[in-house]
Amino acid sequence: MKKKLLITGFEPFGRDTINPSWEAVSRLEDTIGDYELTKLRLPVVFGAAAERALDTARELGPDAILCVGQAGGRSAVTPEVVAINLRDASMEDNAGNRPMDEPVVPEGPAAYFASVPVRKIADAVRGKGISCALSYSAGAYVCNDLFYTLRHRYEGTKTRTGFIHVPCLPEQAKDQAPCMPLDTIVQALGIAITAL
Ligand code: PCA
Repeated sequence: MKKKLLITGFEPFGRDTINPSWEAVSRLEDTIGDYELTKLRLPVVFGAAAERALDTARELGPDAILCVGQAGGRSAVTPEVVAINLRDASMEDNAGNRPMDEPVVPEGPAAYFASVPVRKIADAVRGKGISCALSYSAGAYVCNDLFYTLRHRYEGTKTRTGFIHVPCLPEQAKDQAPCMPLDTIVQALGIAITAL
């Protein structure tokens, strides 16, 4: 029997009208390696993104949860090593919230490490010639909020949880800003899933 993977991407936010994370997640095959995928598009809203993911995970009972988000300015696919207990938004989210200096979970620990094998994922993606590097900060915006909340919920359980930031698409990147073609991002996520 296949294992269950919940994989999430985000809606567009800020000035963008497209988000490479959902564009890539929605194009993945429904079955990859040992996993049967359930794909979920999340709002870029503090708290609400994680609630939506938790609701789906409660029904699904996934073996692993992999969240994907856009990281403007990065040229590589970046598995995130750590989630921190901080909301510190440099811009409003899609509901107009701009929390600053707040915890994601009051009384929660300062940080959690990813519980998916980040080094193995990065090596596998790089091994196929795709630019990929570990990242030690998922920021303090909605992506980190989602990642921290899920790690907190699934700490001590068998459900492994990780987050991968992906570069912008060529059509989003102005003035030679870093970007990666959609097909390459889709391929990288497929490799990451087989390395879970
Ligand atoms: N990237 C943002 C939120 C949604 C997304 O795709 C982030 O890095 O927090």
